[in-house]
Order: sequence, then structure tokens, then C-alpha cells
Amino acid sequence: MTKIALITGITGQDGAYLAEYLLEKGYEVHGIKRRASLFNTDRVDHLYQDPHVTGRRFILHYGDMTDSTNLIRIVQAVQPDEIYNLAAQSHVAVSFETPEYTADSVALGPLRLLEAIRILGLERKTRFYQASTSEMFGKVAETPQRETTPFYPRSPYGAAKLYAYWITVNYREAYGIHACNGILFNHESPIRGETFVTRKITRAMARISLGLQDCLYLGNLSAKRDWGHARDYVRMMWLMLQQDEPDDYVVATGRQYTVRHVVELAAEATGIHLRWEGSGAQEKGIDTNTGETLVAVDPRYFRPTEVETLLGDPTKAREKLGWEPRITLEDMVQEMIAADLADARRDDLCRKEGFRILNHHE
Ligand code: NDP
Ligand code: GDR
Repeated sequence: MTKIALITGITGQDGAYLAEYLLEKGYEVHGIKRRASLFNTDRVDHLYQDPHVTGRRFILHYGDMTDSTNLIRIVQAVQPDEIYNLAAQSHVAVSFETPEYTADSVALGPLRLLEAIRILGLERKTRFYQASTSEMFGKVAETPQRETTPFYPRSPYGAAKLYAYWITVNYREAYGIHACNGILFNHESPIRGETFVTRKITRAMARISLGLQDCLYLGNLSAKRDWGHARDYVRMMWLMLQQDEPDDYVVATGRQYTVRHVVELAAEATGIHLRWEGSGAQEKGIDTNTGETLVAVDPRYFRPTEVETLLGDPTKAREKLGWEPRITLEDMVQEMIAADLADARRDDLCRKEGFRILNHHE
């Protein structure tokens, strides 16, 4: 029997990797995409199947996490064996600007899906994965953070995800739904959103190395994160839902670096060597060859409350599910730089041939 999965947030980084992974495993994959005025399916266009052919295994539905009528209808039509709830306003800094919408989509969205499972009587059939986050640890109570570490979120996003975490636990305990929280630490890839710090860095370093951009402006260079690769992490999402007993797991590499270190790795991958001068808002990364300032701090990117340090302990995932990350930060940055250099070379060619490229990314 072909298994059926429903992925919310399928147009995002993790949704795209997970859809690929499940299709390879023979699943029929349904995804929810939002209506937008421009195409927003770039990350999954290679998976598209013509609706006129029979035996399609990749099907998209219009929907939104803020519309429970729509979610109930989709769950009813799809009758999924597994729901992966990845949809979210996922940017921490943006959550300070749009706190109410963030709470609606991030906290109430999963509640709506869990209620859909109940309303439709699918408690015994449909397994549920919730995309929980290391941001729930926020101001950390212990290092490294594990499943038992107390939570202390530091943003509207983190607070909303905390509600989603607990409502997932509650529906598991109250109604016997096979519902799991993956507490994932930061994970990146060449298709990471361009305003998250790793991708912002690799994209900018690629463009700087080709003369398309002068300087990269960042916020807190000393923030420390445990960065893994999205391709490794979606494997864990699937593994969690294959277990007899639902449970919650930390997914992390167990290694931690500063934002500054990622800048250095990305610069070196493009042949640039940096030295650092100054501190705090005055800190600068200077090209050792030319003496030019290539990296500067812009306090605009500081957050009202910051999560200074996160480091995960993936022991439970390793011991119970046999999961280990395979891709190192160094290899991931190389892969991201290679992809961003290819994009930058295309832009450079257009520029040289007389087309104007609008640089609308920050
Ligand atoms: P992205 O920001 O790349 O993708 C988010 C997805 O959610 C997109 O498909 C987006 O659609 C969709 N979405 C946003 N708002 C709504 C809405 N109101 N209704 C329906 N869909 C919506 O995130 P990632 O892939 O990086 O992350 C996936 C999940 O995992 C998120 O929940 C995130 O919070 C969580 N997470 C991520 C981590 C990471 O390091 N990447 C770590 C821990 C947790 P559109 O394309 O139209 O914008
Ligand atoms: P994060 O990721 O907030 O951890 O959330 P992000 O890459 O945005 O920030 C990581 C750290 O880098 C610092 N930083 C900057 N961040 C951004 N975006 N832009 C900058 O210019 C910049 N300069 C420094 C940040 O202050 C922070 O300390 C991500 C998201 O994917 C969430 O959805 C997910 O839950 C968590 O990871 C785990």
C-alpha cells in the first residue's frame, strides 16, 4: 500500500528536501502552498507532475495555516497517513515585527491541524510531526540542550513554537494521536531562505568575490549556533514517525560555532582572507589583500532580545533511532558557496551584457 504524506510548508527549505526524500521512498506526497502574486514553488518545481497524467505522486493544494476550514477540507480529501507540519512564519527577527500573525500561523496552525485529525476521526490513522525548534531553549538553562532542558523562549516566534510544542504533547496524551516534536537546531542548505544568516553570508561572499557587492552588513557576529544540513535533518523527521511509540527528540550536530566563524569559512571558500578589527557595533572584517572593509556590523540587525548561544545534544536521536548527521559545517558552506557562485556568475554575465540586476535581498 502506498503511504500518503501531507506536508505543510512544502515550498520552504525543509518541505522541499522532505518531499524529495518521501517521493524516493515511494510515498504519495501532498503539499500545501499559499496563493502568492508571484510563483513561490521554485524549490519544488523539479518535482512537479502534470495533473493530466495518471498515477501522480506529487500533488499541491492551496491553503493557509490560519484557515481551519481549508485545513480540515484538505486533511479530509487527502486522508494522510502522516502529516508533517513545517509551515511557519519562521524568521525570528521578523516575529518581533509581526507577533500576532506569527502566533496565529506558528502556534494556532498546528492546533488547527490536530483538531482536524480529531474532527475527522483520524486519531488512530494519521501520525503528526511538529517542527519544534531550539529557539524554545532561548536563554539557555543548561549546555548542551537536551530533551529535558527547561524552555525560556526569547522572541514571539519562540513563544509561539512553545505553545505548538505543548499542544502537540497534549494531543498525544489526551487523544492518543501518534504526535512527535522534532526539536531541531539550525539547519541550512543551498536553498536556505536568503535572509537567514548562513545563506545571507554565502550569497554575499559569492557576490563580493565577483565585484557585484561591496560590503556585507550583519548583526550579532558573536552569536553561537549548532548548524547542521537540512538534508540530514529531514531524515530524522521521517524516522520519528516510523517508531511504534511517539516521542520528542533533539536534532543537532553537537558542535557550535560563531556567526563570525561562518563568515570566515565562506570568505575562504571564495579565496578571500579576512582579519577582524574593532568590537561590538564597530567590528569590521577586512580583506587582508586589499585592505577593504568587506564585513561590517549594522545594529539594525540586532534583535530586541537575542539568543546568544545554542548547542544541542543529539544523544537520544543517536541511541534510540540510530540517527547521526553526515554533513559537516565546512562541507555545507562549500556546497552553499558553490551554488551561490553559480547564481552570482549568471548575474555578472547579465550585468556585463547590459541587463540590470536588481539587488532586492538584504
Ligand atoms: P522556511 O521559512 O524555508 O519555510 C516555511 C514554509 O512555511 C514555506 O513553505 C512558507 O510558504 C510556509 N508558510 C509560512 N506561513 C504560512 C502560512 N500562514 N500558511 C501556510 N504556509 C505558510 O522554513 P524552513 O523550511 O527552514 O523550516 C521549516 C519548519 O521548521 C518551520 O516551521 C520552522 O519554524 C521550523 N524550524 C526550522 C529550523 C531551521 O533551522 N531551518 C530549525 C527548527 C525549526 P511560502 O513559501 O509561501 O513563504
Ligand atoms: P535563527 O537563525 O534566528 O537562529 O532562527 P538566523 O540565521 O536568522 O540567525 C542566527 C544568528 O545569527 C545572528 N545574526 C543574523 N541573523 C540574520 N538573520 N541576519 C543577520 O544579518 C545576522 N547577523 C547576525 C542572529 O542574531 C542569530 O543569533 C533559525 C530559523 O530557521 C528558525 O525558524 C529556527 O527555529 C531556528 O533557526 C532554530
